[in-house]
Amino acid sequence: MAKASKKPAKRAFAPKLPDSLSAKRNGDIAILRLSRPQKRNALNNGMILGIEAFLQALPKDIKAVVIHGQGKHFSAGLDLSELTERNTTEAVMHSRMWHRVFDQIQFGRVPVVAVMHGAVVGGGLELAAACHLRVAERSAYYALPEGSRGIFLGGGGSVRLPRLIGVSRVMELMLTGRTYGADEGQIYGLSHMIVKDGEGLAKGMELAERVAQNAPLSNFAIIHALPRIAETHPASGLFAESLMASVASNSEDAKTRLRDFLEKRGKKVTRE
Ligand code: 1HE
Repeated sequence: MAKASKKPAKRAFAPKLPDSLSAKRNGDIAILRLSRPQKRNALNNGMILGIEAFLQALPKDIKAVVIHGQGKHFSAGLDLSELTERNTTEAVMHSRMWHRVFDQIQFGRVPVVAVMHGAVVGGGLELAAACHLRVAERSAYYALPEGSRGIFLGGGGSVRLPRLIGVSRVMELMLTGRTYGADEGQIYGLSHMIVKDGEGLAKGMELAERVAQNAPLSNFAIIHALPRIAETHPASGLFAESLMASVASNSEDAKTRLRDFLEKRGKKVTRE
């Protein structure tokens, strides 16, 4: 008789999502797809709240997330058809809702990889900016057309985008309505790498799988501590870094991994 596996069965993963989103898991990786191609994955309230529901339903054994878009575009940004009805207070609360959800991406439990293709525009770029790694397909192009629509960033873009590409570049995109293609986006820092059209999801999965092999506590420190330490006064930052370093290196995981390396079982750092 076959021995019963001691490994716990992977928990089912079926968050309650609107039709405009779909989620699945592949091993340790959860994949969220923006599935509203008929509206170019324009982000309406249901989708933003659906992203939150997806994140909150992530099983504990998921180690990384990949977000990508169905159809020809990653996302056309905020669903402009929902914008007209809000008064000033409602508009503030709407923006704060986006902040709450995108904060859960940036400061959640696991690293998130965005796979960008076609239009990565307005709120779509804000969504990608909240992710930790960004893969661009050749077709990707970036724009912040808020100025031409008479609105402003509202999904955290004025905080996150200047940290990626600088205030001056964000200002250029917003004032002129210029688009950056994949190459410019890569040079300025919007993407970490460019791949051929159609290869983004595979590359995103490959990165997520690599990320998933890191020690969970190290990943947690990288996504939570690093951006905060980087913003702090250097003296406080160095002190915070030493505390984080101490917590991480005293974990059982670190001890095992360090022993593995010293006893020639760990992987070497090699250049691919
Ligand atoms: C939309 C949206 C949208 C498309 N809200 N419905 N974002 C923008 O200003 C970008 C606006 N969209 C576009 O410039 C183009 O749609 C695309 C370049 C992205 C794609 O072009 P294309 O030719 O493939 O598609 P399309 O024919 O323009 O659009 C197809 C449908 O999607 C059409 O609806 P239909 O019912 O007539 O078929 C469009 O109206 C619809 N659609 N984009 C609503 N964004 C938190 S603050 C963030 C602020 C922002 O994000 S501002 C940027 C808004």
